[in-house]
Amino acid sequence: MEDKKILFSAIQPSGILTIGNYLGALRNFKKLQDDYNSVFSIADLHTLTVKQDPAILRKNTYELAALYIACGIDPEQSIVFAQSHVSAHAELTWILNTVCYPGELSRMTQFKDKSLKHEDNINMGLMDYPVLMAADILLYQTELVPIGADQKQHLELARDLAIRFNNRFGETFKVPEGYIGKSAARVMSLAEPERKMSKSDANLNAFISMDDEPQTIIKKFKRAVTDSDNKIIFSPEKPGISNLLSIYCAFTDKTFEQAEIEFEGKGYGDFKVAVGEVVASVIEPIRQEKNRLLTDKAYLDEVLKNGAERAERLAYRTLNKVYKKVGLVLRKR
Ligand code: ATP
Ligand code: LTN
Repeated sequence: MEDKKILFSAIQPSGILTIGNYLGALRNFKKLQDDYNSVFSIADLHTLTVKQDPAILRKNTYELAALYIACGIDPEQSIVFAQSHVSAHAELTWILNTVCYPGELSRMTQFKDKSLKHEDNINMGLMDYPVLMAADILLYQTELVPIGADQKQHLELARDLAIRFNNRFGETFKVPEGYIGKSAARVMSLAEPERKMSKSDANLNAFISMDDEPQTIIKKFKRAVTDSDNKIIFSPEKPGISNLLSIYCAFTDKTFEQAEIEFEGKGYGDFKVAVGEVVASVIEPIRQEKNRLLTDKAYLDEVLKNGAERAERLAYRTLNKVYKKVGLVLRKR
């Protein structure tokens, strides 16, 4: 690999992604990949913290591999791999668990939210989720981690654990920085604009999935919840319209001022159709390319195999260093 800084990120294959995942994460992966040695993981182990149907999980893993590539990630240049294929992730999690305190995990917002949502399955993995995420990041001596705003707290923990380990055992890990995009880092639900758009929302009209066809996208935007006056301006008092404006601006690279001027005097109806059309024009070619890639499983398997081999070399370099520092006898090869 060239002498560039390392970027690491991951997404869970826990369903069909939404435009929230696209704007908050995927789109930035493509933008950043040339400036870094980039490592993109499919966080399949993370998904097991909530109940999964095994067959669907396998399908979603291929879906996400294909989506990464369809969104412009070049698997020759960047590393694309499945987290479970590189066992160093689980191994480093164990070591980091020994320097992490339960209180740090039980106060995590995502843990609290997901515990409420999955009351019947509050398992140790759900609580330990951020430690596995820290292991993902720290294994690669990562300097930059592109994430949506909701993952900021988890990144802070990864930094804290790196600093704590380094203080206790000597310099071992790089301390990573987060990268949260300026626009649309938190895309809100189309049905309840006070809540984050989420792929696991039971209301299908609340999100735009990367699998939605153009007519569906436009239909969903037409139904999006807005407020009563008919002005298209960005304002905290107008969460619905503000959300649509930020989606529109993120997809067109326009500023809020430009969009406000463009739609001055126009009604919500026209604006919603315009947002739908812009989003569909970006999503549709990605959807088609993803579906084309999915017909070639052998190619996707090859990408994941090659990615795991490259990732493993980097990961074990760090893991061996860690094992040595904590006093484990290294296995002779
Ligand atoms: P779920 O809704 O099933 O809990 P999720 O949609 O949050 O999952 P993840 O796989 O946890 O999906 O997230 C992948 C990436 O997408 C993360 O970087 C996350 O911050 C980002 N992301 C998720 N939802 C949004 C959103 N509404 N707006 C912006 N970024 C988002
Ligand atoms: N928890 C992340 C997915 C994730 C991740 C990571 C992101 C797993 N490991 C490492 C960045 C770096 C989420 O987006 N929900």
